[in-house]
Amino acid sequence: MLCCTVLFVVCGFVSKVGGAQSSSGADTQELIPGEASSCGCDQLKRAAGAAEVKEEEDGAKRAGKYSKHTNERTTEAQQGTQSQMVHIPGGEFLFGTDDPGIPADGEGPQRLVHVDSFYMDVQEVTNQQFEGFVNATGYRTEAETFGDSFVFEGSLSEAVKNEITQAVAAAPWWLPVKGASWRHPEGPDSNITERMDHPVLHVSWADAVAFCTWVNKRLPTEAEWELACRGGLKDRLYPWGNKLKPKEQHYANLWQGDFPTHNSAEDGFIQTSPVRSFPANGFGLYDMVGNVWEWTSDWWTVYHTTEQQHNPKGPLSGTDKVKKGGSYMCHKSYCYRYRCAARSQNTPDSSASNLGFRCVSQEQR
Ligand SMILES: *[C@@H]1O[C@H](CO)[C@@H](O)[C@H](O)[C@H]1NC(C)=O
Ligand SMILES: *[C@@H]1O[C@H](CO)[C@@H](O)[C@H](O)[C@H]1NC(C)=O
Ligand SMILES: [Ca+2]
Ligand SMILES: [Ca+2]
Repeated sequence: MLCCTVLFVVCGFVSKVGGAQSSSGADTQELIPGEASSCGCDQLKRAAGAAEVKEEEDGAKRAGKYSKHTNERTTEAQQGTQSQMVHIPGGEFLFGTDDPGIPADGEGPQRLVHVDSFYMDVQEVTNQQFEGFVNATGYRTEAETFGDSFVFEGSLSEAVKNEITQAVAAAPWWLPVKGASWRHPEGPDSNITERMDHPVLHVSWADAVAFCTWVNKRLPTEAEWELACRGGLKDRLYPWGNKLKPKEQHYANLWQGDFPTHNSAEDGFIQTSPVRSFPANGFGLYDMVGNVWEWTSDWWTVYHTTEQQHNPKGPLSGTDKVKKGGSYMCHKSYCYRYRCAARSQNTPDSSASNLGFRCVSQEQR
């Protein structure tokens, strides 16, 4: 049986799909070759209810609770929880693009912004690292509290699928699975034992903030993330250049075949891959595009000022947070979002089987 949370969630989708248009235009169900609009990525919203202000407060409260300052005794556990970091040289860079792959996502206009230097985790936060955090703090993720999370239909067992009767109208390959969480990515019968070096999944924005705060870091702004993605290259599509497969090699964990029915896994992975399975970019960062989407700290908007900005942080408020980089589920026909300028959004309390994060800091950690 489905719990009420799931039904509530589904209602949220239905009303959204039938009513207000998403600002990203991602409600469109038809495929527009070359201008793919939807991987259903932004459909994964829990029903509105909690006021934004409350979310901010909760986020701050959680962040305080798990800050290094209030967890002096956890220093040892943190050591094994830290990713290696690399220096990202700041300066001016071209943020966004004037040749948007998905114009409705607000990829443009291209604007010159200044971002200060910072340090970034070379990899997505892994299950191993997240487990260290949970072991040390007893942290409970939002998906565990809500009792469900979104899982890609293609990775579910028949037994789990048979128990689910409702899906997301605009993105039927997403199923709300009772008991799905970071420890049980495809539901209660699944586990992460063989995937400790894969990115952690089913983490909400607040979960990501709590982890980063605990290791004395923070989430990147969208501008920081994109500057880092570009790896020192100017105005290129991907972290490594303009060619998706230089010398016929795969540079990211994406989807090959036909979405959502056939995944040929030509890149070696049907679902997530161990972090660092593909080449690093010019800054030494792995999986900036593909593998899992990554939360940023910015609220979502598709309108951007072209006035010169220093360390832009996005709008002061909003309903959705920006995520970057695309995932192992992205195929050009549905979700041409594995580009540095590409972007998508989710409500902060969303979690799914293709969404994770990495942290940054001003100083080396
Ligand atoms: C977390 O705790 C469990 C149980 O004590 C242990 O088996 C596991 O290795 C710990 N994980 C990490 C990353 O420390
Ligand atoms: C984890 O899942 C694998 C199958 O993927 C299974 O063989 C194993 O017994 C499970 N481990 C636990 C502790 O449930
Ligand atoms: Ca793949
Ligand atoms: Ca990624």
